[in-house]
Amino acid sequence: MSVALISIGSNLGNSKENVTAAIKALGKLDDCRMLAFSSLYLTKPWGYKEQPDFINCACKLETGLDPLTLLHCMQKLEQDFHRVRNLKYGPRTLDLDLIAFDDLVMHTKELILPHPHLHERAFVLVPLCQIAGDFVISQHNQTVNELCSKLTCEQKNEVKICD
Ligand code: PH2
Ligand code: MG
Ligand code: MG
Repeated sequence: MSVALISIGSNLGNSKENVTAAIKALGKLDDCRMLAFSSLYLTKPWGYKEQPDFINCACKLETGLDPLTLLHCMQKLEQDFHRVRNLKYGPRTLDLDLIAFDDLVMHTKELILPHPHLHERAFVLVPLCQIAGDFVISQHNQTVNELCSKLTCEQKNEVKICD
């Protein structure tokens, strides 16, 4: 069995509901078991700023699937949510990103592991800290806690735990 770290995000529709439902659905995937999930966080948009704030969460999934099969299952889940939540074409209501998969380093067209932007994203690292602080991110050769401690206060202030 392997451990996958997954970042969940939504900024359209009922984002809290979407993220909570996604956690449940991930845990029900074939050959997968939800080991831990973080609190929900309200986060300022990273990158393109002219969009609503996000709800973000991180989870730790035990899986017997290989990384690409897991990625395809995650993509199928994203599609399922869009179909239900977003009848018109438009921005996404659910984003599932594979952040790390054991200590695997992989660089293909379809999947890069660990996620190439994880170290610069407070909305990924802060929730991950809650559930997988000691997880070593291969390539960086640093734990999630270490990477998180390198974020600026400004970056961390853009991520607030939801009550
Ligand atoms: N996802 C993006 C782009 N920007 N910003 C926040 N705060 N949270 C996200 O999940 C997010 C983002 C593209 O997937
Ligand atoms: Mg994303
Ligand atoms: Mg994505």
